[in-house]
Amino acid sequence: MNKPNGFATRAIHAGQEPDPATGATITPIYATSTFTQEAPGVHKGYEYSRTGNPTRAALEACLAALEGGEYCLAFASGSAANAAVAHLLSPGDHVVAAAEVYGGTYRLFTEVFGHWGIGTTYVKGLEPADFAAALTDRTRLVWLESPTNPLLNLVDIAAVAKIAHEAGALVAVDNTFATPYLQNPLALGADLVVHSATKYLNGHSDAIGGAIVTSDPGLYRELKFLQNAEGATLSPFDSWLILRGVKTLAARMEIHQANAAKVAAFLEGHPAVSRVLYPGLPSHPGHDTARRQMRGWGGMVSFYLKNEAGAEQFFRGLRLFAVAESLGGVESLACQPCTMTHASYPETMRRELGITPGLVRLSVGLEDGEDLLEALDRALE
Ligand code: P1T
Repeated sequence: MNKPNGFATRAIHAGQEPDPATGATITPIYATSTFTQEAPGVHKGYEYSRTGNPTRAALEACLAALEGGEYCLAFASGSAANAAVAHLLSPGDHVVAAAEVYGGTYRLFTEVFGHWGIGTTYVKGLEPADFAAALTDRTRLVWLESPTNPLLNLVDIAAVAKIAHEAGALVAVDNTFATPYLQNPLALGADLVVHSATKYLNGHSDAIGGAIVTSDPGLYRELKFLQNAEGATLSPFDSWLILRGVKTLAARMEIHQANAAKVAAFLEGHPAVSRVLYPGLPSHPGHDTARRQMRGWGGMVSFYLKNEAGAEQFFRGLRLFAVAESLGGVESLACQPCTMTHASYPETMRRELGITPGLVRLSVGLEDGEDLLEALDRALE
């Protein structure tokens, strides 16, 4: 048997054969809503672009190959992908979720699916035993992020997946922060991997998209039905942009990580910083778990300002890092999670978790590392 291609090769070639119609080397943008049939039901595999589109299909095949999954479905946003997973559930079902997730994911489970009779228990400890304690006989889904947004804590995916499966629950892992370059949750036992493709997969902050990857044919059939029935599919143009971005994912992640490691080390030694959260630091509580289940530490760094009251001044004084939500683009971004990405969390929950005004989250980009350190140093003065 042939050895499977490496990650960078798959990113550039998987699902991206020369265009069968023209030989175009790069997957064309099939900007068409519909496909002409020879006779009703006699066609080349495509009928209507909500149901299937060749540009989207190329991206889906590529992402499946990168996650080591059989199937992928691309959605109009990461949130739309998350909603499709939640739509696998029925009223009365119960979800166990990591307490630290993207604020929009918390909002989706609490304020949207909560109203449809699906209760969610948020697990604060993130240890496998904490997840085990939250399971009930109605739990159908365990939802994880690792590293978490915004605190970059680690969850032992294999251990939690084992516990969840013993209780008959599905396991979905949002792999947005790690990317398939650094972590493959399906290989660790997850049933579903979800992505905000808006972030590292696209890498250029110019498209919104999402994806679900699975190797389970039954889940794929259900999700494919939901994708088509609900209609939040990724457009051909955005599919093309994200596929173009994915080609350089391996190369970009190496620079993201190298810069993030420099930033984390710099901040750890800075007198204006009380604590740095970066899985690559030996001081990080999830360092060993990250070493076991990831192939690197990622490009996100969070930290606490010693002077919480000086947060606004810090953000105003920050150069190079745009003060903006989102992450994973070539340009560096900084955000204050408590007022931005996690504003939809209740204040008490934010406090309990440590999502306080002094918490800063950085998406470390591909600029020259020295320039980033200088920008941070000046803002911390
Ligand atoms: O923005 P959208 O493509 O819908 O993806 C939602 C989403 C899902 N999962 C994770 C881990 C995320 O971080 C996000 C979006 N997050 C931000 C916009 C942010 O700044 O954290």
